[in-house]
Amino acid sequence: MNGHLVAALRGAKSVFVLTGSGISAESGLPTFRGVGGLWRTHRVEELASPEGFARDPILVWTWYNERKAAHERAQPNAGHLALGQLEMAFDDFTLATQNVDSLHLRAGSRKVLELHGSLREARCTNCTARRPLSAAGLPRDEIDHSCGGRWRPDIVWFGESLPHDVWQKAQEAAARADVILVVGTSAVVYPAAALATNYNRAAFVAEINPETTPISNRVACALRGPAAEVLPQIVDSSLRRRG
Ligand code: BJW
Repeated sequence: MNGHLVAALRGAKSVFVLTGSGISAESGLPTFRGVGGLWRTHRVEELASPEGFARDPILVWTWYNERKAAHERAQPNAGHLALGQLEMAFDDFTLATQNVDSLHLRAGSRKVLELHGSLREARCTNCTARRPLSAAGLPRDEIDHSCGGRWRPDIVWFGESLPHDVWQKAQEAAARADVILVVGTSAVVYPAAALATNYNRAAFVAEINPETTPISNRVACALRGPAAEVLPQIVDSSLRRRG
């Protein structure tokens, strides 16, 4: 374990964590861009953009329904659970996730900001109506809403803004943190990736990822391993030494 990271966590008052799809890899959910990633079999713009949804809503819902079913089958892994444990040790702790799989909440984390939405609900493209999604997602014959709009996943697609209040809180938490953990993200999707290194020059930033990313040369420490192995080690070492 990296002694500098453990020391930084031991002395920290404020901790910020940014997660991406890699943290759920060991729960059996594919990442987006890696080996076996979701974008290998589907074109991004067909599935994760308002234009793609307008063109073929059934294709988009088929993809999200498959993913929703996979989320329901998946269990939080040791990485999710370790972050839930870390949260309890700090008064000021924020976990911003790009994931829509709800696994952090199911692992017991409560101070969670979902930057890209979630697959728990659908919302109307035309009015403010919302509806919960069952484990099977949205039936294909229910895509049209009575107001004339369509039900869409409550997800942030390319070209869409992140929810304003969520984004504001995430920026503020990143800016005041003493330690920032960046876990399982390729750090290529903005503005989320900016939270890792752009809002705080003083924090101790650690990346947990088996691969290098565009931010790797800007972090204080890179732990190259799977999150489900590395995070429990970090949490055990730092909480033990905090007493
Ligand atoms: C492991 C592991 C293990 C494997 N343990 N790790 C500034 C610069 C450039 C572009 C832009 C910019 N600002 C905005 C843009 C445009 C765009 C963008 O970023 N494009 C880039 C891709 C070029 N951004 C947007 O459009 C955003 N909106 C926005 O900026 O609004 C303002 C605006 C409005 C109008 C015009 C312009 C701007 C919205 C972005 C929404 C992203 N949505 C998606 C899909 C929807 C959600 C869903 O369906 O789930 O979100 S894209 C997809 O990527 C998904 C993810 O949340 C996101 C991030 O991916 P993530 O999680 O990092 O996954 P991977 O696969 O990329 O990486 C996995 C990593 O895990 C790898 O590194 C592995 O090594 C690692 N790993 N196993 C630990 N066991």
